[in-house]
Amino acid sequence: MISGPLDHFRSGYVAIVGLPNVGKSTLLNRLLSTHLAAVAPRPQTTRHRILGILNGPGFQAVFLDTPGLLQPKYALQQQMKRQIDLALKDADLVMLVLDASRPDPDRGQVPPMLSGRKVLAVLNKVDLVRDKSSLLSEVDRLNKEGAAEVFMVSALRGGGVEQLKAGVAALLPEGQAFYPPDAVADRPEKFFAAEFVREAVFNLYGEEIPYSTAVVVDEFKERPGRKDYILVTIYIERESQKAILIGRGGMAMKRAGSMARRQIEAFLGRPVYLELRVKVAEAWRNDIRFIRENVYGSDRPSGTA
Ligand SMILES: Nc1nc2c(ncn2[C@@H]2O[C@H](COP(=O)(O)OP(=O)(O)OP(=O)(O)O)[C@@H](O)[C@H]2O)c(=O)[nH]1
Ligand SMILES: [Mg+2]
Repeated sequence: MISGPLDHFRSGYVAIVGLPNVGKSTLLNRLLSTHLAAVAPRPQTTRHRILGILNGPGFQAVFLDTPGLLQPKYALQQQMKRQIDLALKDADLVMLVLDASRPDPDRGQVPPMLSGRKVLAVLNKVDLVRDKSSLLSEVDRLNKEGAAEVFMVSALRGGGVEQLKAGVAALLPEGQAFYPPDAVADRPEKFFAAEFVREAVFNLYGEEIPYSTAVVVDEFKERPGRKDYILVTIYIERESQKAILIGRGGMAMKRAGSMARRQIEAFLGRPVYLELRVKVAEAWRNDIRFIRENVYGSDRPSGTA
């Protein structure tokens, strides 16, 4: 374990990768002590690489949360995979997150795609594991596979996260900060507003609805003396999903709207007026043009945003 001040300033990009639902976004939020990335109990919540900056004593770590690793089956998933590739391209260090609470024969293994990379392995969700000694063989295996360090954490509760930060800092290359010390993220407020609406949908609806949902902010107006006005379109893939999304008497939509509004307000630190509307974009998950324009529309063509 490395502790104490670092000799030289260190800085670098850290890609957070791992299977869907292992707690990557929860960990990003915990590392930054901010609710930046959408979190949900279901897999494939994250669709973008989401940059979050941690400034610590003598270091700046620029984390890139990514979608879960999977074999793409449709155009949206192909683009999600691309986000992982782009994050890895920029990364000085890879934080491989594994779910310590789930029996998985491959869990203790570093994926071949990460060979040759500096990998820091994180066994997450240890709060769910009664017998922590049962994890030691995996720690061993990860070390043998070439992980530079292995940490056990609970992203949800915070256990082990301070040690993890120190571990990250020590593995970063020497160098100047990339961002000013007060920066936390690099995306516009509009992006996070859309993500919090999607997060509400992922948390409140079942079955196919979350996966058929794309969220676009059509208007984001600051109004002097009044609440900000945010107009959002929620796209779904079929007419029949519209009724489910809206719910009887609009109740389901109302619930999603107030959940999203509370998150947006907490993030912005000011009250907003959030208006939601629903539109059908037939089978958009396989429509690359729709995906480029509406899901990744705010992404820069290259770079780290
Ligand atoms: N008990 C427990 N649950 C956790 C922990 N970390 C994350 N979770 C839960 O695991 C679920 C998935 O968390 P996410 O952070 O969305 O996982 P992810 O890896 O970003 O998932 P994708 O974006 O879908 O790939 C959520 O219900 C979290 O609350 C943890 O340390 N302990
Ligand atoms: Mg995620």
